Amino acid sequence: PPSPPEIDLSQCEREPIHLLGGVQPHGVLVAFHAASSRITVVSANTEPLLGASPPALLGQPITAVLDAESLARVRAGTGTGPVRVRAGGRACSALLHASGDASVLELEPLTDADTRVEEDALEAIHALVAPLGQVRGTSALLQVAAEGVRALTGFDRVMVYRFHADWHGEVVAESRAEGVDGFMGLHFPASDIPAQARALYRRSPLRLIADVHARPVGLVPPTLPDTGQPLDLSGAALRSVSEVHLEYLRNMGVGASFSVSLLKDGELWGLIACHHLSPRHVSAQRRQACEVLARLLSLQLGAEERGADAATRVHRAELLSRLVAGLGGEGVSLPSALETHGALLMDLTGATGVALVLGERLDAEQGEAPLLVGQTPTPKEVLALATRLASTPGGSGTLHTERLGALHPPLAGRADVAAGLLAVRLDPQAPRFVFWFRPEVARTVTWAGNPHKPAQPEPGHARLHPRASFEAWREDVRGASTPWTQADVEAAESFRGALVGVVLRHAAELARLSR
Ligand code: BLA
Repeated sequence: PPSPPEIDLSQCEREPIHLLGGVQPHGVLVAFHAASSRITVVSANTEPLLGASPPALLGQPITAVLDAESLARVRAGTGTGPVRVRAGGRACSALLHASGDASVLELEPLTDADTRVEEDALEAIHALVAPLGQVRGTSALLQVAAEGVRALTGFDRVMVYRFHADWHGEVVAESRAEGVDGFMGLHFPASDIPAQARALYRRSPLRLIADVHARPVGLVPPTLPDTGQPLDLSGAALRSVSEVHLEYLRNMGVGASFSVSLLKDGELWGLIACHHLSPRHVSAQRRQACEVLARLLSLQLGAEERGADAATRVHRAELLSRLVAGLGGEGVSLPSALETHGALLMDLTGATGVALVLGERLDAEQGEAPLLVGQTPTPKEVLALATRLASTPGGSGTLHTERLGALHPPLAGRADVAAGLLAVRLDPQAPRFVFWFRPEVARTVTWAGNPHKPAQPEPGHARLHPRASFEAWREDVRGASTPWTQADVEAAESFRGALVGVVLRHAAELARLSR
């Protein structure tokens, strides 16, 4: 087969998505100097909505667009939500935010249906939020949220997309219209939502892409005289989005997308990600209702996760006490105790294999065979690993890696059983270790490799095509396990604390027996 095209995913992270200099055509942007109130930048589409062309508006006072009373209401609403105004003789929702020394006004025409919803805004928020109080547990909460957002926005597929520690993501809840295919449980690479986009989404929680086929409308003037850059649209609801991302959505068969950030303790935790198969506009009022929901959900996520962490700790403490009882019993040999309790030992850290290296020496002839449970490298490979760690400076404590192949190249080819290693040293005087192993991620999750037709890279075209990048990314995660969490490491250390005596006593017995 032809070799895959060379793709550099870091290219994605370099696109300045806040400086693309365009807006989506479902609204109009008018920026004015905060101090003088003179209009400084407008989107090129002012004529149809406002009845005045960009040249006619630039330099005018902002009251040429919005009367003073409306402007005062919009100013009062800054940061809290959209305000209903009349502009160019039409009902619009208005949003205002600051960008540098400019105030940025965004106007979106309202339909009659939007207007009715706006009057019932409290009711809409109530309908969204009330069910949250009736369920317990993170996954039930997320499911209720997905259903509520679908009911309010009418999008065909509403997902909750959760980030993992390495920023790849997983669809953890989903509500969809009949006949729409689902993504529940699928994992997507981190590069699908590059770092600068995640940073922006942390600060700015709402994004509507009303029509993935719509051409962006430019700004007039395209760049600001003082910076030489386009107006910074980080906070703009109408911000046009990356062409690469639009192509990704088109490849997926999506016509409109809407996403709302979920934060936990101030960090991006996930997104409520909505797809519609055809173009779809959601009024600023409804978007705001979704933001309220997301904020409440974010608060609850923190509480739920602290509860879940506590439950994990309790569960692991219980595993540990069963292990102490199981391995510490008088007259039981360690190998036979491990046969009975090996699964507990793996569960303790979420590993799929464990090796206990207990001998005085590590050389293949004289050294004692390690005790193995589950999926592990061979005894010889385990001893070679112990030899390396025993000679690693600072190798006296706990060590963990998601990429054992980088730390210990002889195991680079064994990612099928040992991509991740969590190691604790039991004895500072002798090379005695417990190793917990995990296989590479690619084997443990379902990747959404190619949910839809891949975009073929065009010959001679440097731009990156989202799905063509998938294989490149998959090469990237090859050889890496899921990350070890703080709780995993703590569990390993508590094992050492609780069992070091027991294990060393066994080791002494084993040594006596083999003499
Ligand atoms: C943005 N990528 C996004 C967004 C999502 C995804 C949700 C936020 C914008 C939106 O709401 O549409 C990805 N969407 C997904 C995923 C699912 C989904 C994973 O529904 C799964 C169900 N994307 C790529 C590659 C690049 C890339 C290779 O796949 C880089 C070249 C870029 N994605 C990219 C960029 C943005 C983005 C630049 C920011 C768009 C913007 O806000 O301007």
